[in-house]
Amino acid sequence: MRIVDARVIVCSPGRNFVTLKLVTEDGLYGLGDATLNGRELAVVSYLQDHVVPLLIGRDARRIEDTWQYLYKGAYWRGGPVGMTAIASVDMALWDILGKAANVPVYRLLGGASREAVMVYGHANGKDVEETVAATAHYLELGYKAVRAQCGIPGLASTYGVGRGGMFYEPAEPGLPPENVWSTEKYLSFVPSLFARLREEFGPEPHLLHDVHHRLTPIEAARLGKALEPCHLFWMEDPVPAEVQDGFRLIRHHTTTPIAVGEVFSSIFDCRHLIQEQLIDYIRSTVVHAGGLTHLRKIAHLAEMYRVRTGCHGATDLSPVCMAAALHFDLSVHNFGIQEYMRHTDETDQVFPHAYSFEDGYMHPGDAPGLGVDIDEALAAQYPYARAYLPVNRREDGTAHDW
Ligand code: GCO
Ligand code: MG
Repeated sequence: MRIVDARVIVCSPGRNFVTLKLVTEDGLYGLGDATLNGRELAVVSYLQDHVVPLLIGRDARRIEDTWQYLYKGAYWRGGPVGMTAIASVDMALWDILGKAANVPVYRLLGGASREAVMVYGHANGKDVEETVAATAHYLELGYKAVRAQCGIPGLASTYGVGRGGMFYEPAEPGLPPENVWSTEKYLSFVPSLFARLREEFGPEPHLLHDVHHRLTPIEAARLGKALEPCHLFWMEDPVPAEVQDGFRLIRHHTTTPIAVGEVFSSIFDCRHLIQEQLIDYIRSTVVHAGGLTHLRKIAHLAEMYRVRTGCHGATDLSPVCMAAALHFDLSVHNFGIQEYMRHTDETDQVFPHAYSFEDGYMHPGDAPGLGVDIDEALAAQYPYARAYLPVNRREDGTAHDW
């Protein structure tokens, strides 16, 4: 089953997506997501200039060997650009294998470990009242878990607070917008938001919060401690992911569960955090952490330490990645939760898919392969538009983590 064609498709149905399409001599094709938000064309070049020539003529069934060939063969290992490119090849090969066997990919991964996958939605608002209303809306839609983000009094813009309620999208066309940040204002406000949400919605719904890499370890420890009475499902990215020893300090001070990993690209980024049990959830996802083949190795390592998965699932991960993540989530034993930010209608039309949401849970569907397609003619109507994530500065102008 030789690969005879490999093409990179770039489109922007509301936001930019990069998709790899591999075609075999039998006429089967597979899709892989290769989107790296704000740096999309670097992955396009990596694939087109350096990976596609290596794929033509290879046996599409040799998934592990192709992964090792691309990873070891590059000599320069890891990193978001290279690992996203490898991930897209890996996803496309699993898609092809599923189609060839006429089974959904989760069956090839060991079968379903659960009936469906619990997801969390994004409630955001410019103030507490709006965030309460957004949370209520998600709970009415059936969500069992909701991530709450809120504008901070005294700050003009805050991470996670978008323009439209259901479709938060951080990347903006043009040059990067600048946000202003104050740790003091944030820390004195956030505990009151969650106290209010618990008062309003009681103990049952899972509540999550994303700190988005903005605190120092001791500040994160203070926040975790202050949030303990509100028993969060998790506190995400309390400090920048590379401050790995800082997680030990946070751990010493608080029982609030910690999630990290959306920016990790390999098992070597999270090995220490997992083996030292410094985190509770590993958030690496299929597209940025080397595909299903590599993410499964991360999950298996995590399983030994009772660390569960919580894949990144923002809108910059295309429906192809979303589908792959759902097959992974359904099959892997130590699944925790899946992030689910709904894509816009334009995106869903370009990427018709078999996965579905019902009452707070998602299922990848039983279509052969990943169960997602791309309408190339429609995709061509949405050309690439350069867009950047915001950058962040403290009130005195110092560059800060976004
Ligand atoms: C999340 C993330 C996103 C990222 C975005 C970057 O938890 O969903 O933090 O909001 O910022 O995916 O491309
Ligand atoms: Mg996040």
